[in-house]
Amino acid sequence: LSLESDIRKALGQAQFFLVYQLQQPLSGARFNGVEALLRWRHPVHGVIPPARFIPLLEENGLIAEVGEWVLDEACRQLAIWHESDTGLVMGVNISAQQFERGDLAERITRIARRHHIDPRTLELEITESMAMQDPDASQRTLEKLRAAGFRLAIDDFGTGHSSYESLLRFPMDTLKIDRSFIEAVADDPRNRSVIRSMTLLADGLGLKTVAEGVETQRQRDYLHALEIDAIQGFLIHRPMEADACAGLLAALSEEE
Ligand code: G
Ligand code: G
Ligand code: MN
Ligand code: NA
Repeated sequence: LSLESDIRKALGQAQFFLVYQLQQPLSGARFNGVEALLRWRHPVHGVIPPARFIPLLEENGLIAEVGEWVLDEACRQLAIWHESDTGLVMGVNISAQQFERGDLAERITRIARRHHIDPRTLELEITESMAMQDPDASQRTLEKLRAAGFRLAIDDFGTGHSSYESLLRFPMDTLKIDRSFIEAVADDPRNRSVIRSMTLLADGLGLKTVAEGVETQRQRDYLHALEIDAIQGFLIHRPMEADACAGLLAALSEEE
């Protein structure tokens, strides 16, 4: 089977699915963020993580179609969760090719409307390197998305090469600090200085900070001291399917 026909089948036979990971606020506020992450349950190879197939989808130009499916499915699920939790915000990863198309704002608006989703409850995650490929075009796209009411996050923040410029140019709501900075936070004071400078910068610019890939309580304690707004990672829970995630959300909210 060629990849292309595998992927057409995957779309037709519901082999793609989303898992979800909650963001835990460190300020004592309630849980209100969740990121959708794509998985492929391949009939022969089992569950394939996105790092293995997204690059192939990009090469074959098939990512646009799969990306539309992701947005549609994330909105469908969010509409269900909004029945009991109207403030929940869903983060969705946008691929480079999806982002490069000029009509992204129109497409997402159409999908959100179809599911009666308030755009303010959808946060589109874009990496800095994607946005800096063609900064002028990116700025136009991001401003359109912002005007349509969507929230915007810079994903994998700190791994690109032009953080200050992108922060000034692009209308953003959230900085998602890359896992590589979080890994060493408990052991390396230099690392903490860098994260502290990120949170100060974010504060000054009115952005929310989310630390990705938090795995230990020690990391959490340091991130709390560094005034990160929210954390995401295996310490809270592994990404999981919608039903399990909904149960966890209810249990965690009751604990508070
Ligand atoms: O879920 P996991 O940690 O394995 O994700 C690996 C990479 O794949 C991350 O960079 C993540 O942003 C990306 N990714 C996960 N889901 C999606 C998706 O729906 N669309 C795109 N474009 N990337 C995704
Ligand atoms: O690039 P992006 O931030 O979208 O990627 C998120 C990826 O990180 C997902 O594939 C998710 O499965 C993974 N992830 C989430 N939490 C953790 C964690 O605590 N540790 C590690 N190593 N990976 C994580
Ligand atoms: Mn992400
Ligand atoms: Na990331």
